[in-house]
Amino acid sequence: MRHNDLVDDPLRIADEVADALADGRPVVALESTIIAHGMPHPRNVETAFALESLIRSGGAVPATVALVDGTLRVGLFDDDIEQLGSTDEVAKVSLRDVGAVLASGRLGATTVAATIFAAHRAGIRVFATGGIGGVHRGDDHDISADLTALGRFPVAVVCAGAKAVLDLPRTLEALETLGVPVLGWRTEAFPEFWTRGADLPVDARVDGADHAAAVLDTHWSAGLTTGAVLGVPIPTGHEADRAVIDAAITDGLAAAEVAGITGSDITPFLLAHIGDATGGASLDANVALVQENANVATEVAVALATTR
Ligand code: PSU
Ligand code: MN
Repeated sequence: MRHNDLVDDPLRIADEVADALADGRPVVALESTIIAHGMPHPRNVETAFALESLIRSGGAVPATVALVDGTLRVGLFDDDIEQLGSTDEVAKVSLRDVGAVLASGRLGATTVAATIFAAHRAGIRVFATGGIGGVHRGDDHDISADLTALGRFPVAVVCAGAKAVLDLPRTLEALETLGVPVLGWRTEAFPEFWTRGADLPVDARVDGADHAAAVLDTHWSAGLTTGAVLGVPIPTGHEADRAVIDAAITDGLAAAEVAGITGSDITPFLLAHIGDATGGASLDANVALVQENANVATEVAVALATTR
């Protein structure tokens, strides 16, 4: 610990990622909270490696983000991923936590918010995850900093919408207020994570990677500095049963209340509860959707790299 020293810039970009960025080749960022807090071991680690290899097969370089030994790492070693997925003591790092966790030297998993920030600092424009955080249900004003980060940094987040445990209409209203475009990948409906969605509209539909890249490139070329959400529906066939998921969510929210779970512990608690309540079906769906998102993010990153 170096409390009194001036600290150097803690950003550390892996060589492979830095080389790709310097050459203008496509890079896709990945978060690590989904590994450390979003899925149980060993599915989490298997999924993290699977995402990296899907991105490579699509012709881009993966850059998983985490806080390791006091540095903000963009691009991890396999050992780091193993550790993030198998250690209990990993901090969940959102924007507000970056400084304290870096200063402590603890291992930290980045949320969507902190990953957007790190991707932007590294010069990465495309990031794949499961689902963003948003406005929670109820009136306790729990609003994920994922929305704040989307409003502040020019990174496209490819995701299956927002987790259905949230208040999705309010989440979309908040994104509108922040000036964050919500695009639908070959759909007009905002995806609802474990299901494809049908009830809520996106702002614009895009019909492929070139179309998505054109919209994003134009948004940023026009001078807008906000991020974007590219909502990709879970592949048909992997969709969870809507009624089963809805019942598990209702039950999970009640269980969280009884157990007094609040703040940043809510999302991991709900995901674990819904996984148990659905006999693992929600986890299978989660793995399928995040893989689809990595594939789409790779296509979009490749298309963006060729428009430049
Ligand atoms: N998507 C998933 N699994 C997850 C998350 C998203 O498929 O575990 C995580 C993301 O890291 C997201 C976080 O940023 O949940 C939101 O947490 P909160 O609501 O506390 O901001
Ligand atoms: Mn919160």
